Amino acid sequence: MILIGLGSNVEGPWGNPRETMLRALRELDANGTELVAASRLVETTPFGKVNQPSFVNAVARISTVMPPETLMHHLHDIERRAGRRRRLRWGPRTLDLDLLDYHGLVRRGRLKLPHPGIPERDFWLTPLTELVPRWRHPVTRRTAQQMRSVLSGLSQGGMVLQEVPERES
Ligand code: PH2
Ligand code: MG
Ligand code: MG
Repeated sequence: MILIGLGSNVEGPWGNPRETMLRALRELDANGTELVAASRLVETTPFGKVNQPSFVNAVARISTVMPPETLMHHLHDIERRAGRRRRLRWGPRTLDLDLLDYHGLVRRGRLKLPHPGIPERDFWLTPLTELVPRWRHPVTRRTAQQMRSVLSGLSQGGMVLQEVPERES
């Protein structure tokens, strides 16, 4: 299956983040791609760079015969039409379309698959759990739900839970 992560946290020519996301889902059902199913839209706190508006996120399952590079160009074209300009890493964006999984393909290089950020991003893991509960990460074979448990375990704070070995003096 092909999975796309969607995100928006600033207004653009397609409207506010929610409207932009709904339009983006329609765009994923046109011009050579077909929308198979989409998660709900979720409001999420910014990850990475925290000092920015909250995001609206979702995950979509699509089908297409486009190979991965062509699909990426196609996604970038949708982003451009949604008003995406600046490319500040982790910064605010009118629309972000990330290719999360392409039929389980594993590859390094410029277009990395699966998307390396999946295991640490609850804003994808939660919609993934809803949309494709049986899907597994192509490398670790973990479900999105399992990755979420790992994440919440980490956020308990390794410092608190970590056992400190007694020192011999
Ligand atoms: N995207 C980022 C950086 N941080 N935080 C949330 N909550 N949602 C995102 O989609 C997101 C983010 C970089 O693409
Ligand atoms: Mg992104
Ligand atoms: Mg992106």
